[in-house]
Amino acid sequence: MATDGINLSGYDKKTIASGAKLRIGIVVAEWNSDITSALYKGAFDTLIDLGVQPTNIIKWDVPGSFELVYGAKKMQEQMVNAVIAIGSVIQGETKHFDFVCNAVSQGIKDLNVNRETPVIFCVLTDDTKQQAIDRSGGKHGNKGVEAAVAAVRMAHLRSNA
Ligand code: DLZ
Repeated sequence: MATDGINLSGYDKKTIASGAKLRIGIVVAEWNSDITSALYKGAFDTLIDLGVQPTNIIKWDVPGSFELVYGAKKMQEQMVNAVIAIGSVIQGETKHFDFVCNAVSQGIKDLNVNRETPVIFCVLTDDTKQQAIDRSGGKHGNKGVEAAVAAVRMAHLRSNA
């Protein structure tokens, strides 16, 4: 998935149904909080731009990306139309990176397969901090923006399907 020089976060508001009646849950990991707070801001601002009421955006914090699965599962039970899971995992010297990335991606996939409320994967899995900066409001855009667009689209797909 080569993204060199590409800002992936543009969207055409005209093509996205309004979020005015939606309630969206956002679960945010505290690890690498400079990155996850920038992702959260991108998601929040985009939800507002798409018509979601600020009071209908529910934010919970969890310690790290590993805890996003449990946080997202409990958030699914809060009468929300979609959930966004936000994290940033950065490669270190050990295999911890692989275990956390596998657990959170498989866990969120399982929530999508087994339960009704869609969960959007907004977890950066980068080799370096710079790569994370580039994707949380830097030269490659902000994955939080893309996650918010995905959440609104999936919430509508859920209610129309
Ligand atoms: C322990 C750990 C490490 C080493 N790295 C990260 C990371 O880069 N990003 C992240 O979100 N969390 C990390 N964690 C914490 C784990 O996700 C988890 O919070 C702990 O293992 C406790 O279950």
